[in-house]
Amino acid sequence: MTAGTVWCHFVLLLLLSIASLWAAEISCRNEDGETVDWFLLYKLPKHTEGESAGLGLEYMYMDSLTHAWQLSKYLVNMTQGALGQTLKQLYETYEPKNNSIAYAIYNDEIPHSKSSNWKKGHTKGFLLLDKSQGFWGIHSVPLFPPFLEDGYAYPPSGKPYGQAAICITFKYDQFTEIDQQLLSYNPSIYNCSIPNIFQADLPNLQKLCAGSELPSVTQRHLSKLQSAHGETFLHFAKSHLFVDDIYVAWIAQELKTDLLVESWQHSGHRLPSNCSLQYHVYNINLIGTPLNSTFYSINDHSKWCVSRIYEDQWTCIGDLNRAAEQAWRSGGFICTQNKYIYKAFRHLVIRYESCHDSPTWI
Ligand SMILES: *[C@@H]1O[C@H](CO)[C@@H](O)[C@H](O)[C@H]1NC(C)=O
Ligand SMILES: *[C@@H]1O[C@H](CO)[C@@H](O)[C@H](O)[C@H]1NC(C)=O
Ligand SMILES: *[C@@H]1O[C@H](CO)[C@@H](O)[C@H](O)[C@H]1NC(C)=O
Ligand SMILES: *[C@@H]1O[C@H](CO)[C@@H](O)[C@H](O)[C@H]1NC(C)=O
Ligand SMILES: *[C@H]1O[C@@H](CO)[C@H](O)[C@@H](O)[C@@H]1NC(C)=O
Repeated sequence: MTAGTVWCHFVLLLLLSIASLWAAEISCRNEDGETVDWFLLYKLPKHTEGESAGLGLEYMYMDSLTHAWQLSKYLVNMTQGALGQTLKQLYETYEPKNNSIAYAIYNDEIPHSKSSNWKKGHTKGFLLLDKSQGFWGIHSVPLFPPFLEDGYAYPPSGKPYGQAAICITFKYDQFTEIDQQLLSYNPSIYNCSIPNIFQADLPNLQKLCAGSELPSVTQRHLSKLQSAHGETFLHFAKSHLFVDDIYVAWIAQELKTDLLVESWQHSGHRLPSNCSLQYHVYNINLIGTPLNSTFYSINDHSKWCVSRIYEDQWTCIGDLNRAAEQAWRSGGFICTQNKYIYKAFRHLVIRYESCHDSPTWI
């Protein structure tokens, strides 16, 4: 070998080792398996107007690099998609005995289980981290994600209706804040490992994971979080002690913005649009996708809201529905003023209910 080729090999090895270090970082991942600061996914309902019935597995995807909804080339049950690529770090890379990694998956509807505990949060999510960084996912899919030993899969019950998910990459220090928020959530964690090296920083997660007694909670707690790349998120966590409609009584008034809300409208006592307080909350009833298909909110299980007024630019994704019984449940929302996220969600709204029951077209 000439000195030149040796040098080339050296540079190549150096690049490869940098690339593998980068790849080893626990992070949300896009549909090419690359690390991203955040991604959003909107699984479409099986039945949409203007198109023949799909499989109930097609989804729209956007992230911190692509900036707008695109129809994914994958189905949500495939490991090649962003959810699969991200959770692969749990199902394929994670070693159950690895004491330097913490994870927890939670859902009010637990896989292989028929019972649901009303005292626990109405909340669904997953997190995986080491002492450097990790990700937090918030979503609406029942019975998801599967237990570690079962590997990645998407449940049939998640097919008929629309579902949403957000994944955000955070540096380690933010997880102490998330740990506090999760105490208010009181999530139903069904598979987890929080090794002792995390005890000082994640005391609540460790207790939730072990099923041991929890410290007392406040009614609600607002927290400012920053993603790994510096995007600001506001996080609203309500405990079961804050007995009210989280949208009207808290989020809209706190953000000082009228909200258009998409949420599950089947169960219990559906709440009508509400203009009683200074900032109003309206129920969305028709969604139009950039693919020109439309669907009624009655076919959607996702839970999100956007500012009615474009200048305000708020988007929130989370756990709770506009139903009377949900006032007693714990859970929360993650909110952002990212202009691309706002545009992506706000443009989906075709029609919402005014406070006098005649629909408003937009
Ligand atoms: C995903 O679902 C489709 C439609 O049901 C099925 O044909 C395919 O085999 C599934 N893929 C995986 C990886 O489960
Ligand atoms: C455990 O996780 C750490 C941090 O991500 C990693 O560097 C290490 O290689 C893992 N060890 C094993 C045995 O998987
Ligand atoms: C609107 O919501 C607030 C807060 O939950 C509640 O006090 C009020 O009664 C609601 N108004 C109507 C008309 O339902
Ligand atoms: C949707 O409809 C608009 C207006 O009719 C058109 O400009 C656009 O190309 C259509 N998009 C798709 C994906 O069909
Ligand atoms: C899920 O977590 C793994 C590792 O943390 C355990 O080995 C499994 O036993 C656990 N599964 C159940 C059903 O609790």
